[in-house]
Amino acid sequence: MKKNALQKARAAYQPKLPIVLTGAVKAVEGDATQSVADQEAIKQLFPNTYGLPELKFEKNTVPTPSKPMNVGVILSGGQAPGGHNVICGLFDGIKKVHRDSRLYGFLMGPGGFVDHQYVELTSAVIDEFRNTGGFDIIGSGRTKLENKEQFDKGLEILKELDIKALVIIGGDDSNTNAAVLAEYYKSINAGVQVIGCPKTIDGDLKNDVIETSFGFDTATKVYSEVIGNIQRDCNSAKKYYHFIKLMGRSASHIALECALQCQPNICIISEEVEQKDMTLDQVVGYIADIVAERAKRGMNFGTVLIPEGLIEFIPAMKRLIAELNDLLAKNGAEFAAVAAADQRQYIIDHLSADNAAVYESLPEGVARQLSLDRDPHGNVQVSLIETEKLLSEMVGKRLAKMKEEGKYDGKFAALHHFFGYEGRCADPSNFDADYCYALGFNAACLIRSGVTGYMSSVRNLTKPSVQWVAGGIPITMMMNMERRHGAMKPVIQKALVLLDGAPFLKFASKRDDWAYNTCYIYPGPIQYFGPAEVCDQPTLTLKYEHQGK
Ligand code: FBP
Repeated sequence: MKKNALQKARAAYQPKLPIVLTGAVKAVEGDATQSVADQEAIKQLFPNTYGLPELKFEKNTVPTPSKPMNVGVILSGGQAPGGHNVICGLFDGIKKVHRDSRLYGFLMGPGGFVDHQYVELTSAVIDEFRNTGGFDIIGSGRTKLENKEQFDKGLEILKELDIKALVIIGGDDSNTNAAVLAEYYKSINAGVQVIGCPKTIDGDLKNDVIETSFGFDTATKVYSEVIGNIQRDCNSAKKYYHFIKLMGRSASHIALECALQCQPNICIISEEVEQKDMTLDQVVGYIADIVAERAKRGMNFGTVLIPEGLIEFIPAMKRLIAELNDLLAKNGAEFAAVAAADQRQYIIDHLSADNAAVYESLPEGVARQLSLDRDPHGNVQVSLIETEKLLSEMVGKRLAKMKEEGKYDGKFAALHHFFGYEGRCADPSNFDADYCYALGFNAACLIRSGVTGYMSSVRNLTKPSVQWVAGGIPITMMMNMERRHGAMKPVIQKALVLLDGAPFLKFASKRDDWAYNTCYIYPGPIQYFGPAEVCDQPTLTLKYEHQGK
């Protein structure tokens, strides 16, 4: 692969490992653990892997005998910066244990494991991918690894390649599946350990013991750079409102972090909208009032951040979507036969009065999206809804009405952006490069200590990386029971934005000032080389969460 000067310099970057992982380690057991909720139910479902102790690695003065280990690795779900470094750290970790250790990568996600598609990751391959973004070293996929047939099929290839441990790099669902797989292999004495690694730009795989998922740091820095650039343009031309939708399927962590970084005029937090039981109209009113007040102060420009998952957090929209899903599942054929021009009315006539009123209030384009774009399970593909356009269109209408009533006298011209894929494969920041390498290297230590059903855990992340604490957390500890597809299932709890958490409180204490004045910050691009205060800073979310701890 041909590399430019930055890529060459970046390839040579040596991630900083926690000091504890730089020599021989021993695993020190903490107290036995229990799941965050529904202890009895989870215990019954995981008789072999429930209640295990937390592990912390400490330096070992006595070197332990070592033999080669064959390990398999899977990248699961959406891309996140740093995935390659997890694999590089894992590779270096198992090679450090024994130079004849081998690493196999399953291709295109869990599907490659089930279908026996794999590649051996040699040092020649690994060295091409050090400190790079993307998941292209082996590809990723969204096949769910959840049934016995898949587990048994996968076991065949593990046996064929003499693989004794499997590392699954994924989000909450993939790590839930890793725990189920670990339990199953343990129950049949398959002799295969399963270790998880916390990945997702969405930042919603975190809890008391996993401080952050990897990729969140880099992705939010990339988005913050471009939001900052837009804000500077906005403040120069002073004639547009920029409506910027930010990725994050469900939780609003990305939007919140970008707001803390950039200080936009408005940022909507889905979790707050839900908690306050706000209607779409109220969200529109909130934005329109700020636009009107800024106009009074002579500012007909601004920036509005919108989290991707907003629509599903608006209770009235949630109810509408649920009824639409049912209606179109039941009357799909009849609906398809209705002439396109009459479909809107058909839906209005078949919905309950409340939902019909909400549907009628939506702009045509969005209403059409809600009735047409469905996933293979028959559900609305919410991420395809152009919420940024929906909101700006509705705000425009509201302002026109306010103008008629003499409550607004300004100009409103909106531009739209969606930032998501731009950040998922960026070269990892130093934080993510170090964190991911440590997660992978630490996974090798967990394998060596013989455990299964654990997630690689690296903590103390607001401190310099050499002071990070490494160990393992039983995945069952993060679980509770939730209703999925009509049945109660054990799952890792998704972390939504906490409205009493320090990052949100900080934002809430500043947002009026940011709304009515112009306090933009222009964070600039990620820096890889230079002083630590420029290059090695964690997210503000992590900093605020750690303050006072
Ligand atoms: P993961 O949860 O698998 O990490 O993916 C997160 C995400 O990037 C979301 O932010 C986004 O909504 C979704 O993936 C997009 O999915 P796809 O890659 O299938 O388009």
